[in-house]
Amino acid sequence: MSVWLRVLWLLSVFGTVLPLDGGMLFPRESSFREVKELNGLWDFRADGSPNRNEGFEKAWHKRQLAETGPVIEMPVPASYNDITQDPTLRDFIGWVWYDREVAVPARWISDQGTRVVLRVGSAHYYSIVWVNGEKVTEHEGGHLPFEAEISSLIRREPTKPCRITIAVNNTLTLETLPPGTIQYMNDSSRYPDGFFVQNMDFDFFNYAGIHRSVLLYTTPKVYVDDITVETNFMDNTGLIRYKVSVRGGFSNTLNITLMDKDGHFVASSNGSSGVLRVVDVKLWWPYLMHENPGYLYSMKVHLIAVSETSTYEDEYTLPLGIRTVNVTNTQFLINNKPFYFHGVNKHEDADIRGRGFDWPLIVKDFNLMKWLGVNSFRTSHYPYAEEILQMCDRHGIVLIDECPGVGIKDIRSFGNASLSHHLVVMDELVRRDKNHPSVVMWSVANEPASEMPPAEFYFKTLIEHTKALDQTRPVTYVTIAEADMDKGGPYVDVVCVNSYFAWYFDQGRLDIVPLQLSTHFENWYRKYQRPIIQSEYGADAVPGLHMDPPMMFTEEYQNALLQSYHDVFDQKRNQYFIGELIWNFADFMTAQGIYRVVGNKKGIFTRQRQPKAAAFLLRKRYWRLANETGRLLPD
Ligand code: BDP
Repeated sequence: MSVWLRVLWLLSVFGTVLPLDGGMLFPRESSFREVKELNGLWDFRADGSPNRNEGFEKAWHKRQLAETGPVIEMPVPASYNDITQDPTLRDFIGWVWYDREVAVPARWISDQGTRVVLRVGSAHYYSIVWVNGEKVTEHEGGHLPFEAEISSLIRREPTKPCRITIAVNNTLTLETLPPGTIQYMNDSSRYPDGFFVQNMDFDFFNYAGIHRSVLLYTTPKVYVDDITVETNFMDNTGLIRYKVSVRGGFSNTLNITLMDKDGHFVASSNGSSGVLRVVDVKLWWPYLMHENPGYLYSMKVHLIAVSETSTYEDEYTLPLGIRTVNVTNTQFLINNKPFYFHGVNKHEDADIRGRGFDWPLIVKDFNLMKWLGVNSFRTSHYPYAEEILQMCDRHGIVLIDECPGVGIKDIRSFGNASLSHHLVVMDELVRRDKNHPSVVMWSVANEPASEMPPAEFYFKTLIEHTKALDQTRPVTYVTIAEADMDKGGPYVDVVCVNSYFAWYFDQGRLDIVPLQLSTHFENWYRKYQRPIIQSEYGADAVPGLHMDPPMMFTEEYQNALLQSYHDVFDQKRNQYFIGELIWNFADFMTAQGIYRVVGNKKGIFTRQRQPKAAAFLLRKRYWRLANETGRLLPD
């Protein structure tokens, strides 16, 4: 970056505006903050009444759930669907209720200078939360956190245990994200009274329940509410522009200290906004692009707020990486170097726990990705747990961060109500994930019906809104349309395109892939002059099924199909083609249907994370690509 560009960057308005009222910092312990996890077994009851409304009619939140009727033990976090032997619960649609009591530390109650916050990492889809029978918050959307301050409430009856009740509804409508419809079957000769089904236009099981940790955490009454950082560098100097928002009161002093990975002092500053200069900067690099990937600094924000009667002190430490992202007509640049995505698409999905947060699974997946030589993945088709993003930051795994805009196929889901909600979801997503160096691009949707006339206005608005929230990252949506049908294409920074040649079309005809795929790429590039990522491609393979010559559903066919795509990728790689993400990292559960044999089998690993033949093919390729494109140091 030239001196002038650097000066412009320093003078320019802070790129990221604060989108929502209040921040959503990941809860971290510090000398002035405590965290209490409420994971474990909660009481649980599904509301099986015909209108699914008995819980509200009888105010189940006013008492212990166990007093309202039969309850079962339900682990949190987990999807409830696969926990019992009851198919009705697996396929349940409507409200389910959770509750538990918590012993709140006496000091949290007696110390009026302490704020106590209840936080749910995510619950799918719509949630209402009560504490001791009083509603404290509600939230729409299945994959992002929400919280409520409950300090005054728990101080009202300090000797009583605190009862938390959470009701969660997984019903999807035309205006939810993802959308769905409820269809009543009124033919009484074929269906019992009140029979209904949930229809969805996406290909994964609509797991539900409390999927991520429920926490209580404290902050002082005056507290660090949000931090936003943007990074840049010139030659050997790193630049961190920061903004801190404080809530809860009066005049305060903010001290910012930056430390390197070993805890050594690097730079400091005062005040709620400013720029930290980092001499001899260690940039954040992707895995396999540098010998020291995922380098993180720590930014300690220390607050002292003084009033006539009291002093409040708060401290929050944010890990951050210094890097830049830029897109040209043909390249994706990280730290001004061309980056080639060789990665996967994932799901938060596993046996028994469904979409529930699970450390062993997460760590295993990272080990498998590193074994494969993966340098990136897309959070298909919804935001993943924050702990996963933190792993990506630390390991240098690059992310395309996708919102739950999947299955937008019905023209009625392009209306104002849908768009407004979609904008709010982008606000919440950017607010949560803006400081992660691993996040290099936002994806606002997957395979919407982008050929429909309203798609143009919808995506123009959505993409412009996202760019206004965050001017430091490119924005895309993932398309499957043909270039000349796609209405939103002009607005994306990078074309992310899915295709299933020789799978959903021309079944079994691997010989057509080279022609169809290269025509497809040429058309996209001619039309939009943007770099292209193959954001999905793949074939189902039932593990252990073999045929040679290859036939569909065998491990050989999956291999051969990947190979025929790779040949075309290699031709286009030095032109405008900037990445390949296999569909999918692992097999995953879907709704039942004649196209799915106990779920989608396009994984290169089974759902239990054992490799199919394709995993070895891909491993060889990705390590070769790392050597060719990633500037790996020679052994
Ligand atoms: C793509 C979708 C993905 C599906 C995949 C498939 O984006 O969610 O699972 O097809 O059919 O079109 O396997």
